Amino acid sequence: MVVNGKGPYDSQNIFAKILRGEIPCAKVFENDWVLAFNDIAPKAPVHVLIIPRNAYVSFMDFSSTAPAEEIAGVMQAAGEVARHMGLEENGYRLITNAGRDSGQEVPHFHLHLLGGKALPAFPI
Ligand code: D5M
Repeated sequence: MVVNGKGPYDSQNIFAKILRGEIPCAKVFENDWVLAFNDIAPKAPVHVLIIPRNAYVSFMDFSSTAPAEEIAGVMQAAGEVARHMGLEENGYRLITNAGRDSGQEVPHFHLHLLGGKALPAFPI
């Protein structure tokens, strides 16, 4: 189901359940700001989702309401995950879907980290 990327935040969304430990995930990294885990339907050899621990519906919500310290923390963590996954030498793609036109399906802000092969040109 495609979501509108705006509030209110649905605390029953699947990533909220993963953050609460109610359903499992294939975790690859975590710190104070984020949890990162393998996408269930990978579009590349490496396809990791990086999600903030706090509740934001989409990048629209995150970029307009998160404190600067948290925005920095999440973006730095994304770089750290990419290094952790061994993607720095050959590079990677970092994208986020926000709202209906993007096709966003899960209403908790997340970054897709894709790599491990030469990716097709946009759109992916
Ligand atoms: O992307 C939402 C992404 O979330 C999509 O690539 C599938 C993935 N997904 C959905 N459920 C799970 C679970 N349970 N584990 C891991 N990955 C999951 P969007 O940008 O919202 O379209």
